[in-house]
Amino acid sequence: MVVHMANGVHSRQSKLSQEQLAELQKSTHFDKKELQQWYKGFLKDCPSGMLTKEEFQKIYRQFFPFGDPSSFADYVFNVFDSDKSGSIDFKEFICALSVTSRGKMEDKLDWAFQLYDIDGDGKISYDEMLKIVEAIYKMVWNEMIWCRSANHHANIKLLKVGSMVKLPEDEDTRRSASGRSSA
Ligand SMILES: [Ca+2]
Repeated sequence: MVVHMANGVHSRQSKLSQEQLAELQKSTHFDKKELQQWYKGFLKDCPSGMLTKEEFQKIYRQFFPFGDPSSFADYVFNVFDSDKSGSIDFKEFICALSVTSRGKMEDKLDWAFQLYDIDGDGKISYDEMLKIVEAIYKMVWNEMIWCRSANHHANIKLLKVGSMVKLPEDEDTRRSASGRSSA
């Protein structure tokens, strides 16, 4: 049971240690109980403790069974994999989740910017924008057709695409937006 905290959580331990919890609590918006729950879920889907690109695509395919989410999943994977090691460990996973679900508006925008800035040069080119839009289109198009014919929920499905797919519901945006508008 080896734990490499310097580079994140790499072990197969069934629970996070107090030390790991304290570190993750500092770098995320989750409390200890939530962190343990997410860790348990992460290990269930990913017993090795390291999520590969293929596994990540598989998760997306569960949510978009009628489309082809592989390209979009790859782009999202690259943002999650912040140390560019080719796999996502629990720390990378939970940090990305924290930003996209509970982060400040600025942090969410930074995160989204990284998604579009595929080559990481600090700018979003026309080609990069096109690649992401194409990837989203490939992922949802059949899904939309299916939804429209099945239950007229196409618009709802479309709205969900913007929220990075099945991450937990955005908890903070509405609050911060209303705070801002009243200022
Ligand atoms: Ca990594």
